[in-house]
Amino acid sequence: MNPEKILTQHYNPETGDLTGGAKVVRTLKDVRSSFQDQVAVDRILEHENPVLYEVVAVEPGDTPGDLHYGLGILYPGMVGNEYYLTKGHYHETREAAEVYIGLTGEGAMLLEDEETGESRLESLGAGNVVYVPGHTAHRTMNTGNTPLTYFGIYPSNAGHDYGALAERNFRKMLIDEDGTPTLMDRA
Ligand code: PAN
Ligand code: ZN
Repeated sequence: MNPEKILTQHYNPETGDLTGGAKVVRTLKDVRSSFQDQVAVDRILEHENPVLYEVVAVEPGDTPGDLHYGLGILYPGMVGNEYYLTKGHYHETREAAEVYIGLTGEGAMLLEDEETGESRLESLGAGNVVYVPGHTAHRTMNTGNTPLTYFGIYPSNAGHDYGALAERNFRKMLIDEDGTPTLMDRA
């Protein structure tokens, strides 16, 4: 064990702050192509470019067996009738799994199996732990009125592959139907 290595970090589940990593901020412009309703996107961007989420990732080591982890904060909001969401990705190393631990708020994860194309919706909020198997695209949505914060913990060699989904998006989308989160086919 390297005595120089910092093993303990500090996080604030209310603000999404986490020591020991760099923060990535994603605005609506960064994620705009993920939303179905492009008219609604343009309407919002006419007067503001809201921050949708932030992630701080800590990468303590890169040798086989090491883990990386990140704290995400996904703000509440809608674009048309679709909840604020993360871009979503596969892991570059397809077999790399991930554990998500919900800390605050209410939300869900959309999982899509790369081979079968099958979708699953899992609750992610305070009190939920979601296991994301390998070979599975994953995206997070905030279905509540407060920030959704969560940890994701994954193998150090997982990597992020955004390319495939940037082109064809997920097959399903989560919309608000009369106050109820409802999974629909994406057009
Ligand atoms: C998470 C995600 C985080 C942001 O830490 O990176 O939720 O989502 P996008 O990376 O899709 O923008 C994770 O799954 N890491 O592997
Ligand atoms: Zn991931």
